[in-house]
Order: sequence, then C-alpha cells, then structure tokens
Amino acid sequence: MIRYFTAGETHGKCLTVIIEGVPSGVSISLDKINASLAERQKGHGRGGRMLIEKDTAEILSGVRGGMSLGSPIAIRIENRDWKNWEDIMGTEESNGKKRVEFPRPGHADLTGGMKYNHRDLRNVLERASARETAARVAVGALAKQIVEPFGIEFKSRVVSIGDVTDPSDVSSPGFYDRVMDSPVRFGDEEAAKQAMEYIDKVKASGESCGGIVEVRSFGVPAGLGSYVQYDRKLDARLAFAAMSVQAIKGVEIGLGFEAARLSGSHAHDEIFYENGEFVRKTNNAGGIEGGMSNGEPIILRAAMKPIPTQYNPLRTVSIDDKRPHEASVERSDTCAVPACAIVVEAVTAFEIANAFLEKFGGDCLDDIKASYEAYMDRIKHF
Ligand code: EPS
Repeated sequence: MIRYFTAGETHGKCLTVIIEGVPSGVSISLDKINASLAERQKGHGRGGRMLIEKDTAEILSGVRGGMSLGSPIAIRIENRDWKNWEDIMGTEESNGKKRVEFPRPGHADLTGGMKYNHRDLRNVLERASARETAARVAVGALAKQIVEPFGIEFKSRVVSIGDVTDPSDVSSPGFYDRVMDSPVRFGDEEAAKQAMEYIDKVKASGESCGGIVEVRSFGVPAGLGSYVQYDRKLDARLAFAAMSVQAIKGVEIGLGFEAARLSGSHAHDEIFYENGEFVRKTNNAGGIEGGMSNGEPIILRAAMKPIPTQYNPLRTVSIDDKRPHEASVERSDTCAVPACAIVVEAVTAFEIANAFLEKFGGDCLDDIKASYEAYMDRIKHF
C-alpha cells in the first residue's frame, strides 16, 4: 500500500510531498512528472499566478539511477512567487503581514479561522488553496509509472464548463489528442470556442465558473477493490479521493445519478461469453460492480464549483467588528476546470495504483509481476 502526505502553503517557499510504499524496481521518469505538472498549469481562464510559476519537481530521495529504491520518495516543487511573499509568509516573528479579515463565502476562510482560532484568515487560506494540488499531481504522475508496465493508463477531459457541454464522442479516433491541444480540454473545437467565450464573459463580470471533469482508467484488471468491507470498495475510495480535491462538490461513476432514473434493464450491463472471455456490450456501471473493478474502463466524473474568490466580491462580514463588508479578493483564476481534470486524473491514478498494489503487492516490481501474471492466468480459465 502506498500513502502520501503533502505540506506547503500557497505562497510559502515550496510544496513538499513524501510518498511511502512505492515498490523497488519501478522506472521513474522525472520528465513524466514534470509533463503532468505543466498540464495542470494550463487552461483558458487561469489567473496571474500561473504566469509566475513553472512547476518543476525535484526528487530528493527514494530514487537512484531512474529506479525506485523501495524507500520513501520525497519531492519538492518550488514556489517561484515566494520571493514576493517572504516578508508575509516567512517563519520569523517579524513576518506575517497582509492580514485577511473578510472571509470569502465558499472558501475555508471563516470556518477554518473559527476551528484553528486564527484571527488572521491568511493562516487558513494559504493551506486551503488549490495550489496544494500541484503536489498531488506529482504523486499521481509517479503512481501512473507503477502501473504503466501492466498496461494501465489514465485519460481525462472536461465534460462541461458552466452551461457549455462538449458534445464529442469520446471513442472517436484521436479524441484525447484533440483534448490535449484544447485550451479547455474539449474534443469539439466549436464547443471549446463557446466555452472560452463563456469564461471571458464570466471574467468580465468579475465572477468565476465551474464545470464537470471526467477521468477514464483503461486496462484495470477485474478484481481490484472488494465487496467484503466498506472501506475496501474501489468506488468508495475513488469517490473519497475525487471529493478531497479542492472545490469538488459531486462525484459519479458510470451512469451515476442518471442510473436512479432508469429501470434495471436499462441500467445494468448484460454479460456474454464470446471467444473465450466474459464480455459486456455496455459500460453503464463505469467499470465497477460490487466495489470491484470488472475489467471495463473505469469512468469517474467530478463536479467542480466556481472558485470562491470573486473579483466582484460577494457579501460577507468582518471577523473584527462583525459589520457587513465585501469579501476579500485574493488573486485567483476565473476557471480552473481544465486543471482540475488533471488533478482528478492524478488522484484517480493514485487510488488505482494503491488498489493494484493491495491485490498484487510485493516489495519489488518483479514479485508484483509474478503475482499479477499468476492471477491473470487463473481468471482467464475461470
Ligand atoms: C493555484 C494557486 C493559487 C490560486 C489558485 C490555485 O495562487 P494565487 O492565490 O497566488 O493566485 O491561483 O487557488 C485558488 C483559486 C483557491 O481558491 O484556492 C494553483 O497553483 O493551482
């Protein structure tokens, strides 16, 4: 089993993450981690911060000569913006300027202040910020490399931004290549244009917007997760991971909420046996039945709310005199939905890699391969 902890404030010196439990013998490419970090920075509607940062991972431990050692892997991502915030975010007593008094509705500011007894809400927002997701993308990029030798891969896209939906057929040839080239991660160029116009309009009115992202996991063998205990269910673990991403308010797998409106014959995927294997001709379950992967692609969608910072601020009150006031304005993004797709892809990859290691786990990649091959051979003859 792998686990990780992130640390770091949005305007602090850097983000740090320690990943524990990565088996030895996994080929680790720093370029792949950095490519994912670069993807997270992209997208129409991002704010000024992304012009300052050039997120780059530095591996501090646990990897030697391009190979994991089995020991904890520590990664550091520098905050370039730190040089502008040293006197505000520094650890010395003389630092600590730029106090925040007016909590933003929708952000962690007010409740976080109450909970940790912070009279300066900056102490809350600095850690609650979605900047932390850069560290999680690095973890996800590493997790992908654990399962890559087994043919497992992950693809993400944006389903909709505000009220603009991508009408594309996901299975059409070259779909994900078009997504990679799109500033909103849509497959359809015309819809992408409409989404960008929508983002520009929202920005002009001083507001922000959300959307829906989708992650598909391909090549996941049947049998990851389990039906025997609540906390071993793969869908539950994926939902937890997606829900833990900043600004996510809903998660669905397969047909999700739509399944509640259908009768059983329309909701479930019938089973056939063809050419020596079990097959399903539909994937309404989104690749998970009974809390276990069933061998079909795993399809997860997550709904992101509009980012709480509004340049046209919402009403709030001062935590000092309790009088009405406009919410504080922190530099922010109008739309971070394309970036969110990359983050949800990363946390999905982590959960799948974790469930994979739970099933086939060993200390080194060779042991895992032996266990995987024996299992795949056995279920082939089921
Ligand atoms: C983010 C960095 C942040 C925000 C954003 C995500 O940097 P700054 O506050 O300096 O602009 O742009 O976070 C939020 C919008 C939020 O509400 O938490 C990043 O690196 O993704």
